[in-house]
Amino acid sequence: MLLIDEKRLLGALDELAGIGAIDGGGCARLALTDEDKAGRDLLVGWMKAAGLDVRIDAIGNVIGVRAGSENLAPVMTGSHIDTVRTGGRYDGNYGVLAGLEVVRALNDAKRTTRRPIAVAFFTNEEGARFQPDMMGSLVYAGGLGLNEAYAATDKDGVAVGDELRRIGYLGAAKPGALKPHAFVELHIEQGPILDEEKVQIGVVESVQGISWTEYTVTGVSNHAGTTPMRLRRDAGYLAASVNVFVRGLAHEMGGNQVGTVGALSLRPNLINVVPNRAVFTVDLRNTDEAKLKEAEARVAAHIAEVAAAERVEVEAKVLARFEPVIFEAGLVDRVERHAGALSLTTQRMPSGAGHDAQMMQRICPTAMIFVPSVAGLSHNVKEHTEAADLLAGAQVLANLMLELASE
Ligand code: HGY
Ligand code: MN
Ligand code: MN
Ligand code: MN
Repeated sequence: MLLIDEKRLLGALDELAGIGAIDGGGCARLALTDEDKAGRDLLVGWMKAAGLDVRIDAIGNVIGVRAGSENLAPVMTGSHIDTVRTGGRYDGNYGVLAGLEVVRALNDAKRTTRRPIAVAFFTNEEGARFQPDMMGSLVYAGGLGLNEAYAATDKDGVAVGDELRRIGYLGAAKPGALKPHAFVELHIEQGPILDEEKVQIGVVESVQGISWTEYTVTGVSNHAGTTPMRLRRDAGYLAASVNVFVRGLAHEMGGNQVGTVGALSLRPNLINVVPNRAVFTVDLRNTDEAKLKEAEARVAAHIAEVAAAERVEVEAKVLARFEPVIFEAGLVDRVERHAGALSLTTQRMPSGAGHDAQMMQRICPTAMIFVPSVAGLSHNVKEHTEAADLLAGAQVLANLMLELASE
């Protein structure tokens, strides 16, 4: 069996977490910022030192390829190294570094696989600065054109294309030119299920659908003291009412339905002025597409009703919309088998979070391996996974990849 070097894997995680480090032990490397560039440069250096042929594509995806004895479609693994602003040290980073560890272990063992092995990190998985999320893997899978991706801007109007150029990661390789034989992504669960059930490996069968919308509400600023409630056209009131509505809707619908108003800004944002402008986001998710559509329709109806009563204008902008994705059943079975062969406990489950794997399933058989997140915390600096679980996940990945690379 190919032995994963736990100390080397944990050391790599610590070193990468030191880039963009923030108080509490997490890291903040928003996509295409200088911190992201520094993380990218570190990974590219490690990939080259491990003898990988490193390719950077036109959307900044980085793929390191280890030659096989035959020039066949590669077995690919990977994830992302961009983070949210309150990022932990494992979200995305763990999957990329475990893939690199598989390569390093193969080098130590002086083993050549039949198929090439590829380790990738994709641009802007998080969608925290530029939308849509999973941008790099979506372009790689042919779901988004390059020009549309380049034109996406952050809240300061800075564009993806310009940032890729600025940090030196607007590469020449054509996204998706390297079509994998199979893609396996190792990731922390980011939810509480495995930790609560005391299960070691999550066998991920699907990723739930995601609906991201940004609403811009225009009302009338007015004096907080003199304006009777009946005369108010309060943009902030609509935003607050949507937040409460989304929470109630999720409880009423039950199942996997979740809803979040994550970003909210008011103008003029002063204690004694009725807000004349509110910009907020709604994130709705469900494993069932019909239910997700129902949730979207009910939120839209609520907004229309309150906007009419409050006499405010509302403009909606869809930031991302992905239907639920089912992973390739045979590959999912193999994840379960390899975990079982290591006497690890397993549980089949959907993914609540979006992942690059949900895009890669469009172009090749894809599956995911989860390891537990302590207390289900993620997108939080306290995100943690025990070393034994990190090692177990990486060992399952290695064994599955070796099997795929021999076929
Ligand atoms: O939002 C998500 O689930 C992903 O982390 N971008
Ligand atoms: Mn992630
Ligand atoms: Mn994330
Ligand atoms: Mn994610």
